[in-house]
Amino acid sequence: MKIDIITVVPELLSSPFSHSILKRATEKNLLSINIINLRDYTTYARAQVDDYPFGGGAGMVLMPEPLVNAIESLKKLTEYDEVIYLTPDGKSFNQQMANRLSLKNNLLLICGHYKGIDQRVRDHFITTEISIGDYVLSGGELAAAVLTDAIGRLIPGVLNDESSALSDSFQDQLLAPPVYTRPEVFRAWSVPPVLMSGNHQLIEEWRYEESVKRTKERRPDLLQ
Ligand code: 6GU
Repeated sequence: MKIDIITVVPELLSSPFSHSILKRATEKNLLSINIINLRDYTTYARAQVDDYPFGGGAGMVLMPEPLVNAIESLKKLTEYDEVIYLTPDGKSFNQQMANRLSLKNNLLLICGHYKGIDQRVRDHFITTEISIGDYVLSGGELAAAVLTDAIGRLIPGVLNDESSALSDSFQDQLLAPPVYTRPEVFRAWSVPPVLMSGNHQLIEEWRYEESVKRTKERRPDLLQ
């Protein structure tokens, strides 16, 4: 899979994909992430990419021309399955969307900044608008990093058996059960004995019950 990300702050996206699971995904060539600097596509003086909103008001708006230059030149090289704009008024991102997007070949993510992007770009070039939650970030970059991580780790071959996505929270509308590791007794606190029993069926039953209990307590909305 290829994920291209258009941003005015490429520095914000230099580190999140260089570690751990996403690093392995790119090293194995299962995932390729390209950060595109919007300023490389402007024809305005001093690499200007934003301007004041028509009608007045606070903040700046990304101009359509640099964005459309970038989108159209990238589209000449790649056929995108989706052109995604990260915005707080988009559809709330969840595991189901991550699963669906992990099956695509090429995604183009567009990060807004300041007050967002000119509506005409949204109307004519964006296929999907996604938010990562009900709060406001100063730009779409951290949201793009969240999407890329959540999607990238689901690409077949990225996770090994030990880190299988099947046991993740949300994957079956249940939160994940508690986990323990060595030592078996730490400061007089013991690991639940069932986990030391060696009985895999009992362990699976216990994990399922704990998942249901945790979900009922913390996220009853998931059980509806
Ligand atoms: Cl995708 N962008 C911004 N700027 N803020 C957000 C968001 C996205 N999702 C939640 N808050």
